[in-house]
This record gives sequence, structure tokens and C-alpha cells, in this order.
Amino acid sequence: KKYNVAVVGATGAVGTKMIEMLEETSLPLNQVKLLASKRSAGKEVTFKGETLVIEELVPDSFAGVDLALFSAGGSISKQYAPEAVKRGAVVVDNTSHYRMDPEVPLVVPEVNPHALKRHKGIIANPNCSTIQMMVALEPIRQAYGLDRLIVSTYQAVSGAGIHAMEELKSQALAYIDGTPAEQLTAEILPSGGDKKHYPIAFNALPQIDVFAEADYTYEEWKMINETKKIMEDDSIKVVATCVRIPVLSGHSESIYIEVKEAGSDVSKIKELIANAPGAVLQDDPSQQLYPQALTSIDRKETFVGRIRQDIDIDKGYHMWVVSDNLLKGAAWNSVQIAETLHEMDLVRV
Ligand code: A2P
Ligand code: 11C
Repeated sequence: KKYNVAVVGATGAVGTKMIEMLEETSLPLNQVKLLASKRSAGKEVTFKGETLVIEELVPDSFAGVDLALFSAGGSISKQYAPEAVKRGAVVVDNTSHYRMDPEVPLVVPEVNPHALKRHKGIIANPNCSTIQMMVALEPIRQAYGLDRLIVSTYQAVSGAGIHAMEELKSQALAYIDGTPAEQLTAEILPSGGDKKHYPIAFNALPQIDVFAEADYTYEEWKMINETKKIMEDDSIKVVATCVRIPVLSGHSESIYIEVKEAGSDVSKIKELIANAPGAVLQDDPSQQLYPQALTSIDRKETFVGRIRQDIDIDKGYHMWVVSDNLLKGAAWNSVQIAETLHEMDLVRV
């Protein structure tokens, strides 16, 4: 069986990477269909040396499609994912729209591939900042249990899309050219959906997405709720502070965990990470070796370092976790879900 695959949002920051991941996938491919808005229809993209033309997304785009990867925003997924399923396609959705729907599996293949078995046509790809945290923490959870985690993020602008990347670049150039901070043009960040916009160049913005319950942002709630769903444990205490920084790609996270069981130590935690699927241990203070956003770009793995025991709490550990938010955080995790569906013979509605 060879699959017809559609990419929805093919011109975006994530969609572009989905195309790259499909060029290297082990998934047997027949046709690849690239979909975006009317604005992009007719644009050409090279795929494995061939020219593909972007088509306008309409419900009938999904006729004959086996697998559809969505990354064009929540409202597009809400409207078109059911259209794709109706036409027999399995949807891997990278937006937040379906993630907390109890009928929809929320999957990180290294953590809960078994959840794919109960899919009814739509599988949700978690938020980028959640995914890399799951890859790093799952081996520790399996060995010692997780009582609580406290995470602070340092997130790249590509998480907010291609236009946010352009916004950072133009502000940075303008600021270096002498434009004062209060005259920099900001139209997207911290959140396209909020009223006020602030410069991101040479700044740090403690707001990702809009504010929600108890003064946490949606991004923070995503990390809290998605962690419990993916790890299938509502008793894990999770809290997050999400911050945007002027980095183009590569989300970084400072994570504090407290494990449940006795018997852990730093060397055992390091060994767990070193052997964990999808994780790479980069931790040697004597060589100044630790994960960095820049060196994570275009890599599929999640990098973990700065692992230390807490000074006061026996079962407490700190670590620094970095991954390319457009790859493991989005495009690669989606294509990896598609590969896993194929391996489990689940590419059917
Ligand atoms: P387009 O380039 O035609 O606007 P990003 O997250 O990087 O901003 O990318 C968003 C993606 O979603 C782009 O590929 C964009 O296509 C696509 N998109 C936005 N609105 C629509 C729409 N109404 N129908 C289909 N695709 C859309
Ligand atoms: C960011 N994590 O970095 C967001 C992007 O729920 O899929 C992904 C938003 C989502 O801005």
C-alpha cells in the first residue's frame, strides 16, 4: 500500500517543514498534495526533485487522500478535518483544536503510541513545548514516577508562524540601525489574537497565546493539560511559565521535577536520558556541553543537559531541554505519528 498524503498549510513555517519530513519519511508515498489558501494557489514547490503546485484548500481537496497533515490554524482544522475524515482520510492535526477532545488521541510516539489504536479519524499533535518535555521526562516517569513538575520556557518566534519570524528579523535590523524601541513596528507578537503588540527583538515577553483562567496563558494551560493527557495521569502536578525570546527556532525549557519513588540520583537520571528514544544527553559541564537552540535546528531529537540535583529537595532535579519546535515540536512529530500509524496498520477511518 502506498499513501496519498495531503499537507494543509503547506506554505507556513510548519507546513514547509512537513514537506521536508515527507521527503525523508519511510512512509510509502504515492501522491503528495500541497494545500494552502487561495493566496498561494499556483505557487510551485520542489519535492524530491519534482515540481508540485500548491492548490487552494476546499472540501473536495481530500478526495482520494489517505493521510492529511494539518497545520493551518485551529479554525481551518475545525472546518476541514471532518471533511477530510468524511472522505476517508486519517487526519494528523497540529493545531490545538482537537487536543483535549476525549475522543481524540494526543500522541508523542515515544510516549503513548498505544493511544493511536482508538483513533476515529483524527489524531492530535501536541503543542511544541509539551512534546519536547514529554520526550525528556517519560523515561524518568517510567523509572521513578513524577510527582510534580515546574517548567519555564524560552520559546522561539517560529512557534507563532512565518510572519512572526519576519517580524523579529525586521525589528532587529531596525533597532540596530538606530530605530528606538518605542518606534519598532509590532503587529503579531506576543499573540496575533490579542489587542496589544510589543517588540520581540532584544526583548523577552512573558506571554504566549492569550490570557485564560487564573491569569495563566493558553500556552501555559496547554502544557499543563496536555502533559496529564499524554502521560495518562491527572495526579501529576504541573505548572508552567511560557516566555517568548528573540530566537528564530529551537524552544528551550528549564524544567524542575520531583520524582515519586526513592533511589534516583543524577547519574541514574542521566543514564535514563541517554537511553531514551528520541532524546540525546548533552551534559558535560567540564566541556561546557549543554543543549542550545542554535545547535538543535534541523535535528529531530530532543536535547537534555544541565541535569542537577536540587539543593534542598532529595527527589528534586533540574534540567535544560531543547528541541527544534518546527520539527519534533510539530512537523516531525506529525510525520512520525503517520509512520507509526502505518506500522500499526491504522491508516484507516
Ligand atoms: P497561505 O500562505 O496561503 O496564507 P504560518 O503558521 O506559518 O503563519 O502558516 C499558516 C499556513 O496556513 C499557511 O500555509 C497558510 O497559507 C495557511 N492558511 C491560512 N489561512 C488559510 C485558509 N483560509 N485556507 C487554507 N490555508 C490557510
Ligand atoms: C508557540 N507553542 O510557540 C506555540 C505554537 O497550540 O499548536 C503552537 C501553538 C499550538 O507559539
